[in-house]
Amino acid sequence: MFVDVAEIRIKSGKGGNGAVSFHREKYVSAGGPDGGDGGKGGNVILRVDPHLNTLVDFRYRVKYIAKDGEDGGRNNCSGKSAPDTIIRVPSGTIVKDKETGSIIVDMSQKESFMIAKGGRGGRGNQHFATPARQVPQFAIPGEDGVSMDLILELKLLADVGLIGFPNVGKSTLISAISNARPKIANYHFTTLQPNLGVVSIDEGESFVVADIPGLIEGASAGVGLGHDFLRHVERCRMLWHVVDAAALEGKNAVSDIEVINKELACFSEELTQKPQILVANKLDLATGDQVKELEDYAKRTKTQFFGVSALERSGLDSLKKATLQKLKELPPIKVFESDFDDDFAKPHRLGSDNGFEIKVEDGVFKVKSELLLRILKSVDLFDYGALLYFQKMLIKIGVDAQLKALGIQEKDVVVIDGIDFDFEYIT
Ligand SMILES: Nc1nc2c(ncn2[C@@H]2O[C@H](COP(=O)(O)OP(=O)(O)OP(=O)(O)O)[C@@H](O)[C@H]2O)c(=O)[nH]1
Ligand SMILES: [Mg+2]
Repeated sequence: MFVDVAEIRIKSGKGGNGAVSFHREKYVSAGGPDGGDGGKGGNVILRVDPHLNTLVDFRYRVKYIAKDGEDGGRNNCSGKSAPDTIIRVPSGTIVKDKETGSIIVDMSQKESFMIAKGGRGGRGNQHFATPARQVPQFAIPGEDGVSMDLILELKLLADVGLIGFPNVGKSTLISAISNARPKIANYHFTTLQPNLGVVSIDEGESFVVADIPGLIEGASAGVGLGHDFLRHVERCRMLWHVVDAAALEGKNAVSDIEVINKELACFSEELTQKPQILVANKLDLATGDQVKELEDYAKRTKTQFFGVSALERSGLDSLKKATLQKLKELPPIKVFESDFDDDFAKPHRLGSDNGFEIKVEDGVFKVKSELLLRILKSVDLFDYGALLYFQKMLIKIGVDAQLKALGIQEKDVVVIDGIDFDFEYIT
């Protein structure tokens, strides 16, 4: 089954929590803190598998959830980090954020991509002992993982896209010039899924052609197989517009061309901008007048024109050579740009940035910060050492400075993620 769109849910693992523990040994009193660090949560990674050419696997599995890191233990034992979860995709898969529709990554030129980083493990209390704080009653919890709903969209990678009505001989053509062996038959919609073929010319020179199911009038409104398959020629550098020059089905080849071009425009304006070569097929059966009409049309519209017979394999060499020549002038296969910066996984990681927001409402200073929220979850505020550590973090990430800049006074109320504090100058 050919599937070219899929939706999946991913989640990277949470980091393990740091441990609070103290060394215990016979005859040793008041052993120091020995709480180990939590292990790292598992990453979720996309990897291109060259053997895949459809997204059908995602019909059967839609959730990809990496394991959490293990918590730290006593005796300075670190928790185990979780393994990565690998999602295999065909080359040419475009990954979008389902919520916004933004493109996260186009896997056409990548081997792998970290889509969600696992949370960092929290630090155990072994790290927080200082001469002044010998009994640290706190440790840092692991960072949360990232969860996301993704849309995967496969857009095949080919230099030339074949378009045209059903039964004009597109599949015959691709099988005559390339290694592709699609089904060929004398009825409409023989081709139900796109096929790629590599056309080799001289040594080392080749290009890739994509054969897609036939289009008909109204395809953009879903008639026939619809125009969804045009997605697969969207990246193509140019198009071969194939027509039945002999008009075996009693239609006029020139008006057929116009109908298909209209359908292209309905799909996307960009497709109409792609250079086309008009390939008049079934020349073995066409009359001189029929060929002349097409030639005149090509001249009028300044379209390159080649008459061929895919069945008899005639005229194919000049078509291949001209195509290769044209491709040399054209930009490379389109790669869709990401709407995000390079390290996508990172900025989305909860608490990974030290950003915060302060609002002043009725004299109360309200602070919002992922990082502080995480720290608050972990520290025992009744423990003096833990409280001092928390205050230090306020200074370190700049909350203290901004509160002062906003004019805070001693004893003013600061609310940090729902907990009230009286402000004190820390010296
Ligand atoms: N006489 C003649 N017949 C041809 C030629 N090319 C293809 N045909 C025949 O036309 C019919 C349709 O060919 P296909 O290659 O399946 O056409 P298609 O455009 O891929 O059709 P769909 O997959 O349905 O869109 C088959 O019976 C072919 O043998 C040609 O150059 N000359
Ligand atoms: Mg076909």
